[in-house]
Amino acid sequence: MANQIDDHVFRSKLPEIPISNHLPLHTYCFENYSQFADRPCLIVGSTNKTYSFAETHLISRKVGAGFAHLGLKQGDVVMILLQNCAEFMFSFLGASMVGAVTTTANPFYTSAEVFKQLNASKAKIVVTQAQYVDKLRDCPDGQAAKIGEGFTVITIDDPPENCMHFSVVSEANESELPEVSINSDDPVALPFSSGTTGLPKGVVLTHKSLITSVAQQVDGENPNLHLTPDDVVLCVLPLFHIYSLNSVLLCSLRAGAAVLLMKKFEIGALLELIQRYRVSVAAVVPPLVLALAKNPMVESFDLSSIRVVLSGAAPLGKELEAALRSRVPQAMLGQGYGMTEAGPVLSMCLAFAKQPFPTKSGSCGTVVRNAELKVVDPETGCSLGRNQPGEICIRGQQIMKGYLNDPDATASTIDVDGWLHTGDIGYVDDDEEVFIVDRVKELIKFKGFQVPPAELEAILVSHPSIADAAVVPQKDDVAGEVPVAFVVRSNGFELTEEAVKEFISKQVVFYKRLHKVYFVHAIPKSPSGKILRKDLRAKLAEKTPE
Ligand code: 4UU
Repeated sequence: MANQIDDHVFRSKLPEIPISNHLPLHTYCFENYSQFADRPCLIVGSTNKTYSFAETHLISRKVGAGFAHLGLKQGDVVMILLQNCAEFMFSFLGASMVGAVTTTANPFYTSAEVFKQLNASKAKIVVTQAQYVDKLRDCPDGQAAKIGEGFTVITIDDPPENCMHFSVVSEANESELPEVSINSDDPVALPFSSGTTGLPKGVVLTHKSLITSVAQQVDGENPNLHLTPDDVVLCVLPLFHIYSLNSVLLCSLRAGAAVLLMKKFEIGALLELIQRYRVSVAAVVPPLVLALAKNPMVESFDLSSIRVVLSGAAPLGKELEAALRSRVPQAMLGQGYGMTEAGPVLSMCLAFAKQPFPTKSGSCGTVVRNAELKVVDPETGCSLGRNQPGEICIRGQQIMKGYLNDPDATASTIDVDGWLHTGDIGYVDDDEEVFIVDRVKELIKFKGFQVPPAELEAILVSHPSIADAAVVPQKDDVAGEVPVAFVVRSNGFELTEEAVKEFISKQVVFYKRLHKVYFVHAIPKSPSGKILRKDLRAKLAEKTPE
C-alpha cells in the first residue's frame, strides 16, 4: 500500500476510450472498412499497383485459406522475410485470420541470423523473395530443419527449387478459410528484440496488445494520431520492425488511410513518390529526417502535401528538427517513442491529435491514452515526480505478454505489478511531455536498428585469438550510435583490428558491424562478472580508450 501512495503516475491528456480489444486483430483492423471499401489501401511505389481495402481484405482471406491448405494450424508461426511489399500485408493478415503468428525478420540478415530466429520461433512457413532463399538452405550448424522438411518456403517472385510461388496461397478459395476461435490473449506477432539485456528474444504480442496499441493511437473522438481515408501514409521504414508494422500499416488499415509502400530508402525515388501521391503523413527515423533536411534534391520537389512528420526509434536532435521545419513549414513535426516489448508505442506527439495540443521541440510526446507511465529512480526503485529523470516504466493492455519461452527475461522486464521497465532514462515535464535523456540498457541503436552487444560479444569470444570482449555504443553524427569493441587478445596471439572487424562483418547484417576495435588487457567487470559498460562508455567519452 505504502508503495502505491507515493507512486507518481502520468497519464494522457486525452480521456480514456473504450477499446474493442476482445476482437481478433484482423477483425478489428477491418471493422470499419465497408465505409472505404473501394478506396486505396495499399499503393506499391515501384509498380504503381494499387489494392483497395476490399481487395486487400479478399486477398488476405485467400492467403489465410492457402496457408491452412499447406497445413498451417492455429498457433503455428509464419516467418515473413521480405522488404516492404503488398504480400507482406496479405501474409500478416492471412496468418492472423487462421489464428497463426507472424515473426518478422530482416531480409538482409545473414543465414546464421535468419536461422537463429527460424529455430527459436519454429516457423512452419517462410514467405520471402527468391534472392533470399539461399540464406534458408544451409543452416550454419547443420542442425536445423531443411526447406521442404521442417518448413515450407513461399516466394513472391519466381520460386527456386523446392519453393512455391505466392499464387499458391493468394489464389486459394477464401470460402475455405477455416473457422477458428481466437482468444484475445493469443499471440499474433512475434518480433525479435534484445530488450534491456542479452540476445534477441521473441516478443509475444497478442491480439489484445496490438489492438490496444493501435486504438491508443488512432481511435476515439479525438485520436492521438489523426488519420483519415484522405491520408496517404508513407511506408518506407521496414515493416519487419514494429514501428512501421504498427504505427504505419495497422493504424492506416484501421483508419482507412492509404499506405504507400517503398522497398528501400532512396532519396530521389522517395521525393518523387511523395510528390506523385501527395503523401500527407510521413513516418521516419532521424537519419531520414537528416536526408530530408539536408539533401539539395529536396528543393526541386513539391512536398506541400505533407501535414505530419512522425519521427521515432532513436533520439531526434532539436537542430535537425528545426532544419526539417524550414523544408516543410506547413507540417506538424513530432516524435513517437516506442519499444517492441511495449506493444510498441509509449508516447506520441499530441500535435498529431484531431484537436491538437501545443508541443515542445525535443519531446517524445505524451503517454498514450488507456495507459500509465511512471519514472523510477534506478537506485531506490521509488517513482519520481515531474522533471526528475529516471527509468521510464509503462503499464497497460498494450504491452507484450512476455518473451517467448523465457520466463526469467520476462520477469526481469515486467515486474509483479505489471510495469514494463524500458531501460530508458527520461522525465515528464509540467505539460505531460516525455523527454528521453539516456539509455541504461545495453542496446545500441544504429539508425534506429537494434544492435545487441551480447550477440557481438558471443561471436567475438568464439574467435580462437580472443580471450574476452565487450561491445558498447559510440556516438555518431549520422547513425546516432555505432558499435565499437574492446577486445582482450589470447596470450601470444597476433590479431589486428581489421581481422576482428572482418570476422564480425562476415557473420552479421551490415548495421551490426564494428566501427572500431580497442585492444585492452582486461574488460572491467563487477564482482558478479557483469561487464561494466558504463566504465567503457566513459572511457570512450574521454577519447582515451586504450
Ligand atoms: C529516443 O524503436 C522502437 C520503436 C519505435 C517506435 C514505434 C512506434 C517509434 C514510434 C512509433 O510510433 O523499438 P525498438 O524495440 O527497436 O527500440 C526501442 C528503443 C527504446 O527503448 C529507446 O531506447 O529505441 C529507443 N527509442 C527512442 N529513443 C525509441 N523511440 C525513441 C525516441 N527517442 N523517439
